[in-house]
Amino acid sequence: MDLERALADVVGARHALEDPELRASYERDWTGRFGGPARVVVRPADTAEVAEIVRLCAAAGAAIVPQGGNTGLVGAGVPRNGEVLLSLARLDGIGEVDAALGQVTVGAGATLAALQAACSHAGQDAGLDDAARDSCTIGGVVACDAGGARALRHGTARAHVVGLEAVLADGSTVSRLSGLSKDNAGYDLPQLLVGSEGTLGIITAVRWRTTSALGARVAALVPVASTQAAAALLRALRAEAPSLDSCDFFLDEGMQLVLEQQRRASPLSQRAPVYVLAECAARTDPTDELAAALARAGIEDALIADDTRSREGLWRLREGHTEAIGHLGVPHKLDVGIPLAELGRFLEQVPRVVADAVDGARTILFGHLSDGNVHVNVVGPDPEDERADDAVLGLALACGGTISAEHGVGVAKARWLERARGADEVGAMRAIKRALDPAGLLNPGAVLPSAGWSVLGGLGRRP
Ligand code: 2HG
Ligand code: ZN
Repeated sequence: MDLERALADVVGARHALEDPELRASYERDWTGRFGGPARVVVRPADTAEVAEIVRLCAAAGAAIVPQGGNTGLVGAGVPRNGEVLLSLARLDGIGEVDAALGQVTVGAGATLAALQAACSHAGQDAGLDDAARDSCTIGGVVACDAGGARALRHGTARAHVVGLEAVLADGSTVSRLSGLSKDNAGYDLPQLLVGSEGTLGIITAVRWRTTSALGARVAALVPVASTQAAAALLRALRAEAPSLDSCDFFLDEGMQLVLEQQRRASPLSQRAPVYVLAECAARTDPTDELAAALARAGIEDALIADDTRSREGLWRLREGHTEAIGHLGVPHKLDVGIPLAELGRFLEQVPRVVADAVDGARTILFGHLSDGNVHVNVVGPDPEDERADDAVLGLALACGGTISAEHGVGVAKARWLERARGADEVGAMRAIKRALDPAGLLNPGAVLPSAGWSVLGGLGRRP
């Protein structure tokens, strides 16, 4: 029996998609930059079906790309070259939130928004948020160790993983969902899988750590004169406002683009080179604490939003960047992390190094100030032209930063991994990969570059 038939027998014909039209939405990523044909798209219902699919693929020597909500931005969740695309979307159950323990078991295919709603219903908070919340799924969030705006206070996805369940490359299942917060018997395989982007195992469920919900929130949009001033403001807020929950930034160019796309007027009376969006959360109203911290930082002009509607309105200015930029063309997304002390230099130099690398390229900058996490978006260069990517990643490393802060390495940055981590560390990573996936069937070409592949492989073509 051929593999496609055998897979359809496992998941049912309705969930084994061979028709190119039905496969299409699984085969291209959100940016439009990455993707290629899948051999077949399979949509298992549970962990047992995932394990059976992996066993069949392993026996046939067929590569597998796992996919969650397909909101990843580095090409890690889309097929490149005729792999089996394994969608986790149907594993979307959410167990009861244990508010006393602060934990919940979540299926890999549950969206972040669904987890947030379940937590909030139980007086808890998922502790993680990002703009793709309605589509991104917990399996993907954990597989790329997503961060988002609230990592400042609550850590990245890694900090929320008490345990997980995953199917390994030979079809065996590792299950650590008991929720014991102290359990150090043996190697911590769940944490090894966090951020492994589907290359070491397929995450099917996560035991997620929640936090107590803090009902009182206030946000401030602060126009400042420079990125140096923004960094100084962050320092002041961290020192003076213990309730600080997130602190993002964007520049005037992005602000104007978003305002135009969203057909709205700026809520501020004046334009500024840089805008800081800070939010505080506490049990009791943190408005006075935030206002006092801003005053001590010498800020005279800030827009305070103390109700949900106006707070969300401010966040739409920041979160609307991704979509607004998407309207300009296929973006090159370089999600980098820069030490705070170098942030000013990086932000000042990056548009110039991009323009020097590619004539006419346009650079839009925004991100999570609190983590030095800059989302460098470049529009103009062809999708397969990597000169701007190289210029940005090179500058990030020269500033002592990282090539990937929260989106992952994927196929987009795999060939930069050794420059970022060094040969010894990448050698150790390869040894782990060989031990867990000796035939290289799980997400080949993502994170660790396969010999002879470049980002063009991510576009479904051999270089
Ligand atoms: C965000 O912070 C996401 O909104 C997406 O990480 C960033 O579009 C991007 O570059
Ligand atoms: Zn982000």
